[in-house]
Formats: sequence, structure tokens, C-alpha cells
Amino acid sequence: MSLDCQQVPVLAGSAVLASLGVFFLYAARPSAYGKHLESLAPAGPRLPARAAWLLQELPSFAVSVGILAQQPRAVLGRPANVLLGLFCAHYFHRTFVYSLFTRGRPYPVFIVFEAMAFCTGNGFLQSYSLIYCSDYPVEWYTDIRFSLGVFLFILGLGINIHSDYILYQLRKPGEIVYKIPQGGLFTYISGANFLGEIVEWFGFALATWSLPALAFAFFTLCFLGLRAFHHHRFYLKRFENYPKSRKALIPFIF
Ligand code: NDX
Repeated sequence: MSLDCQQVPVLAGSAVLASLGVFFLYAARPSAYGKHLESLAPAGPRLPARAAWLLQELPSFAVSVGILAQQPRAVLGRPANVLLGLFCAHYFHRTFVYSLFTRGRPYPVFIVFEAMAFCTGNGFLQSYSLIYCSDYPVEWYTDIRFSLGVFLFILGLGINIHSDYILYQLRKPGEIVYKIPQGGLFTYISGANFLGEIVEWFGFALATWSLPALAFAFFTLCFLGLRAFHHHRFYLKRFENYPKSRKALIPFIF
């Protein structure tokens, strides 16, 4: 544990993150964007989806890269920096690649502001706790938690990107209609991209063995698990021919 580490804010931030997840489950309503926009937020200013995703995700990337860039070159290979590098890589993709390609419908401005606040806080919490509060031995690279965690992180990232690509291909440029996703994990579940993201962040929590990372994985499970459930319900209502064997989030189970 580094002497500069302030434990109380790290614990408080983790508790807030986990509580936000519980709050979403308790409220049992998905956030009002995408498929659930019209039913939950019928009016209000909107931004094109590409600009909205770029703006709202950018703070996670900027904060983590900013903190990583301050590290002396000589210690860039230490486990904490490599793990923070994984976080940066995810948000590089989400900020600059996903947002460039999305064909989502216009996005509520108030959600962009809330998400920017969330991404700033979470980006800082994860980066600060890794860089200033963790003390991994060099042997961490051969620890089973690191290997399995990084494996799950990469597997989840792959599933997430592949599934988002399937969704992206359902629409022609300018279209905002909904179609039945086919292929990949969508054969079994409606929330294939969400399952990928959940696996990814639990992998990160395992590889970092840190409380803030576990709190973020738990938040992701609650937020996206709920969203998968509502997406599934949306599909069953909208499409009479929706595959009956398809589940919401966990193949063959739920
Ligand atoms: N962004 C994570 N409020 C969120 C934004 C909203 O990255 O606390 C959480 C994230 C934020 C949220 C974020 C944090 C909590 C906030 C919330 C707002 C309020 C909330 C701040 C930061 C909050 C207070 C403080 C008040 C309590 O038109 P469209 O958009 O539906 O089109 C979609 C299209 N598509 C289809 N096209 C044709 N046919 C179909 N059948 C289609 N189905 C979908 O595909 C989209 O263009 C695209 C993907 O849509 P969808 O709905 O499957 O995914 P989406 O939810 O948009 O997420 C996109 C990706 C995905 O990979 C997902 O895993 C990841 O982002 N994500 C998303 C949300 C959070 C998150 C990851 C995480 O928690 N790790």
C-alpha cells in the first residue's frame, strides 16, 4: 500500500458505485436512451449518437491516460500500470472507435451530462486506486488471478465488440429501425454485447484484485443486466417471430 493512498475516498467511491447498481435494480427501469427513449423520456434536447458517445465516454479515457502518462518511464512495466493500460484500451475503443461507428438514434443531452460525471468519477477512482493504492509484487504476472482475469477481460471485450458490430450492421446509414439481431451470442441471448461487457469487467476485477474494480463490475452487472432484461421484453413485444428459445442475458438460463 502506498503512503499517498487515501483509503477513505476509495472506499466511499466504491460504495457509491455499488449502491448506484443496487439503485438501478431497485428502480427496475432502464436508462432512458436507445430503445427505451420514447417510453421514458419523450421530450427534451438531443445530440447525434456519435457525438453523445464520444463526449460521455471521453472523461474515462482522458483521466486514466492522464494518470498513466504521469508515471515515470522506468516503472511503466509494473503490474498496476499494465492493468491501467487495459482500462485505457477499453475506453480508447469505446470513445474513439465505437462512437465513430454507432448508428444509434439521437441521444438525450441530460444523459450525456450524467454519463460524463459518472465516467469522470469512475475513471479517476479506478486509476487512482490502481496507481496510488495497490502494491503488486512482480510475481503478480504469474498469479492465476492475473492470468485468468486478463483472459476473461479479453474474451469479454471480444464478445462485446463482435456483438456491437452485429447490431451496427442491422441498420443502413440514417436508419433508426429495430430488427432481430442474428449470429454470434445473439443466437442464445438478447443482450450479447452486455454479457461481453460484464465478463470483461469481472475479468478486470479478478486481474486487479481491487475493490473499486469489483464495485464497477457489480455496477455493470446491475445496469446492463437490467437493460438486457428490458431489451428482451421489448423484442418479445415487438416481434411475433422472435426466437422463443432465446434468453435475456445468460444462455439457456435467464
Ligand atoms: N455508458 C455505461 N443516473 C452509459 C451511459 C448512460 O458506457 O447514474 C454506463 C456506459 C449512463 C451510464 C453509462 C452510467 C449511469 C448513468 C447513465 C445515465 C444515467 C445514469 C450516468 C455511463 C445515472 C443517476 C446519477 C441520475 C442515477 O437507436 P439505438 O441507440 O437503440 O441503437 C442501438 C443499436 N441497436 C439496434 N439497432 C438495430 N436493431 C436492433 N435490434 C438494435 N438493438 C440495438 O445498437 C445502439 O446504436 C447500439 C447498441 O445499443 P444497446 O442498447 O444494445 O447498447 P447501449 O446501452 O447503447 O450500450 C452501447 C455499448 C455496449 O457495448 C454496452 O456494453 C456499453 O456501451 N455500455 C453501456 C452502458 C454502460 C456500460 C457499458 C457499463 O456499465 N460498463
